[in-house]
Amino acid sequence: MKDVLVNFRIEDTAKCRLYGEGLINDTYIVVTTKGKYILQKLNTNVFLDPEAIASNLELLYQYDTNKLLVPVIRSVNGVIFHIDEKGDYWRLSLFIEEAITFQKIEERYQVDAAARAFASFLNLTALIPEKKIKTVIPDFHNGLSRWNQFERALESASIKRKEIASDAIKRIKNNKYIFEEANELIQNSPLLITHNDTKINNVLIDPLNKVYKNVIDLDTVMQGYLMYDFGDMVRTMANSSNENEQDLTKVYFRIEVFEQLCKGFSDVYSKKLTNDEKSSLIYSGSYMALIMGLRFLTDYLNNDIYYHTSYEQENLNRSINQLKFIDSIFSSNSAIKKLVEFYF
Ligand code: ADP
Ligand code: GN1
Ligand code: MG
Repeated sequence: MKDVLVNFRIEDTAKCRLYGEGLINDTYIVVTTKGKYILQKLNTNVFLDPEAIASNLELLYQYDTNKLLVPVIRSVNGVIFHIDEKGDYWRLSLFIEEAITFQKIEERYQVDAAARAFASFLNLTALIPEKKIKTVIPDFHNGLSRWNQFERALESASIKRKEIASDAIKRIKNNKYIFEEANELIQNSPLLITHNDTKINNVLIDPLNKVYKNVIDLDTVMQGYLMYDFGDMVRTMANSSNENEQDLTKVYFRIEVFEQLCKGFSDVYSKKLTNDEKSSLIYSGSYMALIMGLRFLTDYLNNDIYYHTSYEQENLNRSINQLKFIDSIFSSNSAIKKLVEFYF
């Protein structure tokens, strides 16, 4: 790691340790006599085209006049990623001291702060010409394409894993209609540049002043629809627990958090929504929970090759957690509809 840090002009007495709860990249905190930093090794099994990410990041920083993003520290060659001799991609940014990430919403101000942060992010990307942004992972939130990946995983999965997951497989199949219902609304909505990973732990919040500080985890920024970003906020904020919770009695949809999210987001988001875009928000929470439930289950069937896991059935349990959340949204559908009508 010291060899890597030299390329960012970081002293060789620096101390590093693993940090955070991200599921994709390897994140380390680096402590030196001059300050703290976040060092990340990009997961190149997931991100096959790191140069596309670098190009998107350059654009984002160029347009970030309000300092919504965490300052990046360039390598001695003046670029964002340092490539080591093994071909691994590393980047360094400042460690933000006065703000933290939450794994779930515990207090009202956190929803408000996160909703405002991601709305500000979309206001920023609205200024970027859409053609300049590169596609990092094609069909990332495309339900039908994720469905095909799931069916391929079903064909190659071990009998044992298929048997253990049989109930989840059945329940996922029963929810496929959510994709079918949302599909037309999505197709008729304007294509934006979206964050695509607006989960609660991808925003740094200042707990003292109760406001957001920065939006982080920009690797998946690319073309997308408003419902993707709004939906992942619903999925991770309106859930009374987080996606790793195994006690399902603790996993349910919270309408009061949903309302706070609508309020905070609509206060800041500056674009007027089209009718279809507005309707798509009604389904967005279930849609994104189904996408994640499906992706976690697919990864379980594929023997956990994509997400970080810490025990054998973690991906299956994450999928079951998302299924429980979808069931719990169902009974609030008419309240959700009214709130979307009111705030947007
Ligand atoms: P991943 O793609 O693996 O989710 P993230 O970029 O989200 O990686 O980083 C993982 C975690 O590290 C975040 O959830 C956050 O807690 C912490 N983190 C990331 N960047 C910073 C930063 N600049 N300052 C403080 N904490 C950070
Ligand atoms: C991954 O990187 P992280 O942990 O913020 C994933 C998201 C999922 C999320 C589920 C590139 O996000 O799509 O929503 O896990 N990122 C990628 O927690 O696949
Ligand atoms: Mg993250």
